[in-house]
Amino acid sequence: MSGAYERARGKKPLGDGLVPRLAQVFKPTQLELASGKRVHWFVESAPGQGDEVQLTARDQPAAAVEHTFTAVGKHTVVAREVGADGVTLTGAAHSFTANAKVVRYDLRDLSESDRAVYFEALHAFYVTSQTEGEKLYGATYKSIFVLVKIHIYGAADQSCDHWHDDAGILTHHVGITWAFENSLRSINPATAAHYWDYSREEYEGLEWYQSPVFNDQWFGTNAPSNKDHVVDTGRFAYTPVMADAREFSSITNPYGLLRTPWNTSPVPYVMRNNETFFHFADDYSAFPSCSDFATYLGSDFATVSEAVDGVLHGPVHIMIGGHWDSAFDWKKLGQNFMNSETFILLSKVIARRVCAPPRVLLRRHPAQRVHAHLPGQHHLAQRRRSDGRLRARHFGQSQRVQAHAGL
Ligand SMILES: [Cu+2]
Repeated sequence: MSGAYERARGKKPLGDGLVPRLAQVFKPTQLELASGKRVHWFVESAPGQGDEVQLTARDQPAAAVEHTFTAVGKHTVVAREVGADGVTLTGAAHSFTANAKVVRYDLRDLSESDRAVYFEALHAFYVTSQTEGEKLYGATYKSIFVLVKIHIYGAADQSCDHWHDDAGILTHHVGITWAFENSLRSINPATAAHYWDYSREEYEGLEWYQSPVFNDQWFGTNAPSNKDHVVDTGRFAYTPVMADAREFSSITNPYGLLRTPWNTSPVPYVMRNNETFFHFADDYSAFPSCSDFATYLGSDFATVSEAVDGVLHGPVHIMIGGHWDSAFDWKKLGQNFMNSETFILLSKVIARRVCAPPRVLLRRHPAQRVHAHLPGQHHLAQRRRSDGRLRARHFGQSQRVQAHAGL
């Protein structure tokens, strides 16, 4: 069994053979016998169906046929030998199981057309609401806002971050990626949650900023030039962040945007920057590499979890998410009293334990200052305005926190 991608790689099997006879759904798979015999081919119409749909014409046995599996699961395939007339079945049969699965590739390994299908579905996912999406694509559809809310509930829970900084990272992110993939496939079943293997830039001798992912037709620039660093060019220009989200989500940022509370930007679009506290790429010179990953092969689960939480993916967030509008270089300051690994989590620690951002801010435009109060010491008084919105009235002895994080 082989698909076009495997044949292009010298028939190296999908998944390096870990799943025997793996076929990619919604892509033609070539079926052939090692003996090269011309046979009649039969497949189950759907997993567990027990029927046999004949793929070859009655009098045209074939050494190879193409079949496209359209359902995930195990399909029985039968090749029946024929007599000299090409019609009469001799009774000799070869049967095997094809494992049809959704297959993810590095974006660079996709054909132009498969990459276009992926990005078109991804863009639709980013701009289609839950209500509209269910109408268009069915009940499996989950909008980006629904998935972002799930992620925020896990990550920004007041007690702790259940999704990051510990063993929860693997299970939660595998789960939400699967929900995301099902949503994408409700838009177009021929696509998948394809990925960016960011260790390949260094392996291929590219500077990190030369990665093709920053192409406008892919994910776009890592440094939008406008002052708010809103992604304003390419396919994802002005991708919205949900505004007025307080009814939709019990956790929002102080401006009611569907962001973590410690991301205090009022700008309702996806933003990105390659500077963190004035440092280009936070002083990293490359994304985590193959050798970084190899360091952890064979380590215990606790060590792997910590690495996956931190050094193996964190730099990518920081390098192209960025952190700006800071009054001063916190990083320089931080280096004096703590190591940089701890410093990375500082905004989350501050927001939970020291200096929570206010629940409500009224300003609709990029803030010069964000005031925060100290839990337990200062109370954020609120009163209702005539339009019914809660209004922050008093910030106590507020701290000045001037930072917008793209994270
Ligand atoms: Cu996450």
